Formats: sequence, structure tokens, C-alpha cells
Amino acid sequence: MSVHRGRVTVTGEGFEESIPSSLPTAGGAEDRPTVGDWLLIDRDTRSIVRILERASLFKRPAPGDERRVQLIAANVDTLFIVTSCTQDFNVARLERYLVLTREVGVRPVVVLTKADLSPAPERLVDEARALQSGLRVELVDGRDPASAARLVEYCGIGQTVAVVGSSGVGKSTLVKTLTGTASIATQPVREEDGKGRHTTTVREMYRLAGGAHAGGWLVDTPGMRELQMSEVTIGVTEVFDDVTNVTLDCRFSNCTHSDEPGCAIKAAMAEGRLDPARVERWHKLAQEDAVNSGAAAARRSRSSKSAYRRR
Ligand SMILES: Nc1nc2c(ncn2[C@@H]2O[C@H](COP(=O)(O)OP(=O)(O)OP(=O)(O)O)[C@@H](O)[C@H]2O)c(=O)[nH]1
Ligand SMILES: [Mg+2]
Ligand SMILES: [Zn+2]
Repeated sequence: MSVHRGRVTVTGEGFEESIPSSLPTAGGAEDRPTVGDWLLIDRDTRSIVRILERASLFKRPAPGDERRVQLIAANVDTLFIVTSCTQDFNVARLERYLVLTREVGVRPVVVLTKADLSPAPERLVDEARALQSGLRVELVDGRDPASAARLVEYCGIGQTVAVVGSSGVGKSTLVKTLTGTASIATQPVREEDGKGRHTTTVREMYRLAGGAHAGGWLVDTPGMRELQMSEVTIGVTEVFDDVTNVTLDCRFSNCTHSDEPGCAIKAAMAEGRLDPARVERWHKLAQEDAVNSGAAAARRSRSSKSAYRRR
């Protein structure tokens, strides 16, 4: 249900408590329990025996140390990518989250909050919808139950929805409204720059409020300052398929799309078939992914070598 330093809060038939998060076999970051995991727990010792196989796992390079991995949530069916109709809205940031959902293989829904604070929120809805064909984009006032109710259709029985985005966009406000949990803390954004105050500090899962939708789950998460790309090559290729399809027509298979003759990307931009700004964003993400994925592979090979030496 939630992860704290060295401990996890778990719930099961007839109990809900905090237990140590350690497992009998030590392993890498991905072998630790995270929110949304199903665990096998020894009733007598209250210790974790093992983590059941995950249907999906959201992770990212740990902020400040991209050689480490931070788990966001497991067994998620839908990701609410939350941004506000105010200062936070940013196409490049949305693309990063979309890459992550493609890579993990869960359904993305872009949720635009603070519709009430924007004079023309429909323009932002159109901008977000243009990012991916068929992308669901919902506009809400997260404080208003009638407005947030449109999101309930994504959280049916047995469905888990994780809510992610920058600090202050209203993630906890949504979870609070949808679950009716009065105790969830929220806090006004800073007046100077509209940024949030990192109010939520732990990932935590909540039950949806009763009625027809009881049985659905929402995971509230701390606001992310940055979302680095690592090991998301498939996600980048798919989210930017308009660009990556064109690269197939470049004369050289290792074309860097800068000065090579026969570059299809340059031709497409010149003819107005590709937006140079989108190509630029694709290039940046693809390169960042290549650098970070290389570092992750090196880390794994180092740790398997040292495990071998210990034996
Ligand atoms: N006007 C308006 N205010 C909103 C809306 N949604 C959230 N807020 C306000 O925005 C502020 C920040 O909301 P939070 O829910 O704490 O934001 P958060 O995304 O959980 O932030 P962190 O926990 O720091 O990541 C609060 O003052 C909310 O009342 C909305 O749709 N309209
Ligand atoms: Mg919060
Ligand atoms: Zn090219």
C-alpha cells in the first residue's frame, strides 16, 4: 500500500500493518517491493517471503544518480499523466511520460487539472491530443467531485491507476476527491512561480470510494522534478513513430540527420511534413535514452562480475 524507508505498509485478508521491506534473498532495486505489488507474507513472522510476478512495472533512473533505479509502482493498468492548465503544461514533458507508458505497456490518460483557472483550456486539450493518435485527454477541476467523476470510468473493479506528474499539479487533490479520503494532504502552489511544494513524500495506494466503482485502486505519488529516459528505446520509437518511420528512408542506416546526403528527416522538415521542434525533442530523448541505457547495462555487467568473484 505504501513504501517507507526500510518498511512497507501491507494489507491483506484480516490485516493491515507496517512490516520490514526486506526479502530473504537480496537482489537489485527491482527485487524490492513497491506500491501495487502482490506479496506472499509469512503470517507468523510477518516477513515477506516473495514478490509475485508483476504484470507491469514503472521505474525510472533515480533522480540525482541515474545509475540507480527507482521503482514507481507495480501492476498498474492505467497511468494518469497529470498536468495543469496553468504553468506546468509542457508538451516535451508529456512526451516523456508517454514514452514511459508505451515502454511499460499500460494505457495513458492525460489529465489536465485546474480547468477553472484557464481562460482557454480547450486549446491545451487539442495540443495534448495531437501527441498520439487516440490519446485520451480529460479536462477537470480536481477539487470538484462532479468534474472529477469523468475519471472514474478508468478505475473499474480490480483496476489500478497510478497518478503521476510534477509537484503542485493536483495529483493528491484528485485522489482525495475520487476516494473521499479527507486525510490526504494537499498544499497551495508557490505564488512566485506556480510550482508545488512537494507535499506528498511517499507513494501510497487508496481504495476508490464506494458505489458502483468500489474495488478500483488509485496510487498517489510524490511530484517528479525530472523524468530521465533510460531503457525506453521501444517507447521512444513508438511515441515518435511519425519521426522514426521517416528515418527508415534516410540513405544511410546510421544517419545522424545532421549533414548526410539523402537524409529523409531533413527533407521532410523542409517540405513541412515534420515539425522541426518535434524532431528536436525526439532527438534529445533518443540520445538521453542511449546514454542512460549504456550506463545501466554497464552497471549490470559490473554487479554480475562482482557477484561472480564473491562465489
Ligand atoms: N483551482 C484549482 N485548484 C486545484 C485544482 N487541483 C488542485 N488544485 C490546488 O492545487 C494545489 C496543489 O494540489 P496538490 O493536490 O497538493 O498537488 P500535488 O500534485 O499532489 O503536489 P505534490 O504532492 O507536491 O506532488 C492545492 O492548493 C489544490 O487545492 C483544480 O483543478 N483547480
Ligand atoms: Mg501530492
Ligand atoms: Zn537522416
